[in-house]
Amino acid sequence: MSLRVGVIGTGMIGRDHIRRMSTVLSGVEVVAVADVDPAVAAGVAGPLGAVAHADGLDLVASDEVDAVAVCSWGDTHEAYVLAAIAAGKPVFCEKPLATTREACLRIVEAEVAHGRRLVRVGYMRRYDAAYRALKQVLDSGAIGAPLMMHCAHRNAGVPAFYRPENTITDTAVHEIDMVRWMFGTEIVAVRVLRPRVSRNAGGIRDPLLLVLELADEVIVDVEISVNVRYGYDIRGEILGEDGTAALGDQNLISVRRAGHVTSPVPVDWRERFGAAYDVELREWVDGVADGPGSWDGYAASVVSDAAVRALRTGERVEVDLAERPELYDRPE
Ligand code: NAD
Ligand code: ISE
Repeated sequence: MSLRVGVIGTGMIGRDHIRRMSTVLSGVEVVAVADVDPAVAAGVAGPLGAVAHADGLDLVASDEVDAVAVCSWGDTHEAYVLAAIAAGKPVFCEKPLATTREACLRIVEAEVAHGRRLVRVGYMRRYDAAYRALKQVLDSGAIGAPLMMHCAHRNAGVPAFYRPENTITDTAVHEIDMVRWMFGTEIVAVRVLRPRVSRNAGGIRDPLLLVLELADEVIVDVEISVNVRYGYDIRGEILGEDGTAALGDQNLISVRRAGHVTSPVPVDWRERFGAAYDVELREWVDGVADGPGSWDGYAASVVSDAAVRALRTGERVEVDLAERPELYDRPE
C-alpha cells in the first residue's frame, strides 16, 4: 500500500518534491496539498487528482493523509511540524526546521514528549553521492586526521522571499548541518568576515566568509556568495594530515571547440542536488531510520543564530547547545 502524503507549500521545492513523489518514486502518492495562495494549491492539485486545502493544519488533520511534507517558508514550519507530531504523523520538513532556536527547541520538546521520532529535516547534502564519497574517504583514514575544510556555497541569485540574514539562516545553514554530519562533532564557535560587498548584492551583505570552530579544533571556512550570476556552484575540500579530498564537479561534460574547453555549471539546486533529493525522499518514504531529525535541525539553528550574532557584531560567538535528550541517542 502506498504512503499517502500531504504537501504544504507548493512553490519551487514543494512542486519539485511533488513531481519526485508522483513520477520518480514508488510506494508513495501525493493525495493532498495546501498553500496560502489557494489558486497555486488548486493548480497543483488538479492534475494530481489531489485535494487542495486552504489551511495546512486541515491537511495535517485529514484522515486521508498518512504523512506530511512541509515545503512552505521557514518561519511557517514550526506550526505544521508541531501539528504533525500532535497527530502522530511522520513529517518531512524542508530546511531550516524553524527560523529560531526557541522554535526548534519547542519541536524537540514536543517530539520527546510524544516519545517517538517523527521528524526528518531536508538537509540533502547528507544524501548526495559526492558528499557521501567525501565522508567515506575521511572516515577511512586515507587522508589522515582532518585539520581544515574549505567550502563555497554560491547561488546565481536569490528567491523573492530572501531577507538579508538568509545568507546564514537559509543558505549557510546547509554547510552548518553538513559539517556536524561530516566530522561527527559539534561546532563550538563562529566568526563571520565581511568582504567588500558585491555590486550584484541587491541590498544584502554578500559575500560572507564564515569560520566555524569544531570541538576537536578542526576549522571550517565557508564562503557564501548568493548573487554570482554564473550559476550554482557548491564546493568542499578537506585538508587532512596526509592528503586532501574534494568534491568533484557533478555530471559535467566538457566541450572542446574553437580553441576552448567549456563545461556547463548547474543552474540551481534542483540541477545540482536532484539525485540527492531523490534518495532523501526515497529513504523517508521507506522509513529508513538514519537521517537528520529534530535535534539536528535544532543544532543547526543554534549555530546559525550564533552566526547571525557574529555577522551583526563582528565578534567570535560561542555556540551553546541544550543538553541532548536521550531520544536522539539512537536512530528513529
Ligand atoms: P517558494 O517561495 O518558491 O515556495 C514557498 C511556498 O509556500 C509558496 O507557494 C507560498 O505561497 C507557500 N506558503 C508560504 N507560507 C505558507 C503557509 N503558512 N502555509 C502554506 N503555504 C505557505 O519557496 P521555496 O524556494 O520552495 O522554499 C520553501 C522552503 O524550502 C524554504 O524553507 C526553503 O529554505 C526550502 N528550500 C530548500 C531547498 C534545499 O535545497 N533543500 C531548496 C529550496 C528551498
Ligand atoms: C535555498 O533555500 C536552498 O536551500 C538552496 O539549496 C540554497 O543553495 C539556497 O541558498 C537557499 O536559498
